[in-house]
Amino acid sequence: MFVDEVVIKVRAGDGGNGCASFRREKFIPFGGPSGGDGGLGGDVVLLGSHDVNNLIDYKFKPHWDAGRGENGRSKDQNGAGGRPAVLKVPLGTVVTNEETGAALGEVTQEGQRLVLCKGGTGGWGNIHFKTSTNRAPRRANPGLPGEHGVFRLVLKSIADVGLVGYPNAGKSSLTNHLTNAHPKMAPYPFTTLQPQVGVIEFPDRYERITLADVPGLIEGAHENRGLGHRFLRHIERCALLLLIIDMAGVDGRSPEDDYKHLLAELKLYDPALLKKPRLVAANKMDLPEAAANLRSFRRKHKVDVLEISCLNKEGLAALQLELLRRVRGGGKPAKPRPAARKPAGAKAAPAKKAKAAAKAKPKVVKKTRKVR
Ligand SMILES: Nc1nc2c(ncn2[C@@H]2O[C@H](COP(=O)(O)OP(=O)(O)OP(=O)(O)O)[C@@H](O)[C@H]2O)c(=O)[nH]1
Ligand SMILES: [Mg+2]
Repeated sequence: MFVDEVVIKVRAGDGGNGCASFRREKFIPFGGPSGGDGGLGGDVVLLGSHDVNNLIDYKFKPHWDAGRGENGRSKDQNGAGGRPAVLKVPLGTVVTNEETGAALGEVTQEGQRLVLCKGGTGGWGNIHFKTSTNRAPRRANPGLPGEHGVFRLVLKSIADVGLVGYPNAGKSSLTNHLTNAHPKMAPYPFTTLQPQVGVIEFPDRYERITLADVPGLIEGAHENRGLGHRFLRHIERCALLLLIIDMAGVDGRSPEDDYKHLLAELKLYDPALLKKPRLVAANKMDLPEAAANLRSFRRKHKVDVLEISCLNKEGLAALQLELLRRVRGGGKPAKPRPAARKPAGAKAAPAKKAKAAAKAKPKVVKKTRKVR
C-alpha cells in the first residue's frame, strides 16, 4: 500500500517541574537551597530518510507524543530531558499546519530534521531564587507545556525525470528496462497504481539520475476520471518530463490526440508543468503502423521526439543518454569565447572588431591607472 498524504496529531513533551529543597548534612547548618531544574520536554521532529518511501506508518498511527521532561530533584540534580518523538519521513515530504493552513517546510535531504512541536522548558529549582535577602527561598517554577498541533504531510517524490503517458503506453516497461525498479507491466490499463522511482545508472560516467513512473493519465483526469490528477504531484519537482506516447495506437487512440490531451491535463493540474523542459518518447515503434503515425505526429507537433521500442529494446541507450544530457544540462554547445581571450597566434579580427577593440583598450588602461 502506498500512502502519500496523511494528517497527524502530535504533542511535544511538557517541561519537568523545578524542585524546592534544602541541603541537609551533618555539620553543615543552613545548607541553603538545593532544588534542581526540571528537564526539557521532548520535541516532535520529522527526520528525512531514504529508508522509507511512503507515509504508511502515519496512516495507521497518526498520534505521536514526545516524552515529558523529568522533574528536578534535591541535591542540585536537574531533571533529564524528555524523549523526542522522531518521525522518519521520505525525502520530498511537505508539511502544512492543518489548522492554520500555514506551510511549515519540507524535508528534502537525508538526515534533515524539521521540528514540528517544541518541548516545554523545565521549571527552575529553588537554587535560582536565592538572594542576599532571601537565603531560603521556597519557590520553584513548574515546567512549561509542550506545543501540540495537527499537521498534514504530503509526499511529492523527488526524481530527475517524470514519466507521463496514457495507460498502456509502456511507462512501466521503460522503467523496467532503464532502471533498477521493477513495476508491474501488463496489457491492461492502470496496471501501475502507485508511483515508483527508479535509478538509471551510468557506471562509465559515474552518474545516476532518477526516473519516476506514475500511474497513467487520461483525458478528463481533472474531473477525476481514471486515477485523476492526484499522482501528478509526484512529477511536480522533476527537472524534465518524458511524455511517452504509444505511437502504434494499440488502444485505438490517435498518438497526436494523446499528446494534446496529456498537455491539456498537465496544464489543468498546474500550468507551470508546461514550462518544464519536455521530451517525447515514441514507443512501440516495432509495430507496423507506428512509422506512419510518427510522420504525421512530427508534422503536427514541433517537439523533440526519440523513437524507442521497449519490446525490442531499441533506442533505449540513446534515450537514456539524452535524459542524462538534458537533466545535467551537459552537451550544450559551448559559448564562443570573447575576442580578448584569443591566443596571440590567432587570425586577425575583422576590421569592425579591431576598431571596437581599439576603442575599448584606452578605457581599460585608464581604469587600471585609477586603481593604482
Ligand atoms: N509491441 C510493443 N508492446 C509494448 C512496448 N512497450 C510496452 N508494450 C506492451 O504494452 C503493454 C503495457 O505496458 P506497460 O509498461 O504496463 O504500460 P504502462 O504505461 O505502464 O501502463 P499503466 O501502468 O497501465 O499505465 C504491455 O503489454 C507491454 O508488453 C513496445 O515497445 N512494443
Ligand atoms: Mg505501468
